[in-house]
Amino acid sequence: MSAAGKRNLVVALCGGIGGAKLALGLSRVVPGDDLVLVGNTGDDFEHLGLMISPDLDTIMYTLAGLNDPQRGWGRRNETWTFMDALAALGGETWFALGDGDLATHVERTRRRAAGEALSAITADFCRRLGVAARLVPMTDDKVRTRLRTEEGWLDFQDYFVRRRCAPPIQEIAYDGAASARAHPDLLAALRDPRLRTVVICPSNPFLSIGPILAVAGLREAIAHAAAPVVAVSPIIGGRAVKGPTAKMMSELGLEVSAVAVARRYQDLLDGYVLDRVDASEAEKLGIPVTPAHTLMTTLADRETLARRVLASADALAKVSA
Ligand code: FO1
Repeated sequence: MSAAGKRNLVVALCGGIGGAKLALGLSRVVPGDDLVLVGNTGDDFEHLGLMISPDLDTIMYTLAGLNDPQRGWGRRNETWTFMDALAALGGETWFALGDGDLATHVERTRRRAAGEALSAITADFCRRLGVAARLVPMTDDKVRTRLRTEEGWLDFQDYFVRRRCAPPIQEIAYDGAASARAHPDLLAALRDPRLRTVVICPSNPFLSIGPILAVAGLREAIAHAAAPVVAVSPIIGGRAVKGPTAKMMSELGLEVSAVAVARRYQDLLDGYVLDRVDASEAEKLGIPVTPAHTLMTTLADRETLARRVLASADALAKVSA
């Protein structure tokens, strides 16, 4: 086997719905634990006494085939007896916890209270639910995304769910990130001679990828990885597929474009995959660009995009070899 043939390991940074879609595509073309998914934990919070990790759960449910494709979060075929009972008691109902999903939070909270690390619990949940890829939180330390708005600083889920991203944002902070320790399995994967590529999924650059890259040393470890780093644009034709990415970009005074997203990762990128409708913008970037169909509607779309991303990384690796 050639040296290039042994490069099987793929590290993918993801969070939220767009990230989970490409993660699923990658899981269908990268075997088992050769796929390392770096999950954002900046959205994590404590609610009703429970420890909730929305992005980890979205990825886990998606890869386990348990996700609700309409809502984009939580489990499919969910029931809401707990929420109805909570509402009847006058409890807090702005953050919806389905009955099946509730089990994940209750069990995670119990194990965290018993001293287990979030990463160990996540790995065990994934194994039990039949997820072969390795889903690793960016850190086991506490990082919390907060947003400064006209109303002052808001905790992430207050902004995202309770206020439905309505207040215009002025600044974003990732509390705890600068002193958080990147998970050692991620640092090891980034140094592994089998590393084929690092993929930055089409997730929100501020809310999903931003917190990951803010963890102390992680951005530098990615920049120094001996394999191509390729990002996929979450913006298609000046619009976000889902979620507040476009709204946030304009509030922060950025152009809403695939190119503007790439510039946020400029120090890291060897290549960029953007939608065919944005191909004409590509030359502005000065790095190799791969036009693709990036709107992942079907499972086949997810798999095709995953193959295209890996092929673009392999082509970059050949050029630099
Ligand atoms: N998003 C909502 O818009 N409303 C909800 O009530 C809600 C509940 C929820 C429960 C568990 C979970 O894992 C995710 C949940 N989300 C909900 C999604 C989540 O808050 C965000 O999509 C992510 O944090 C952003 O990536």
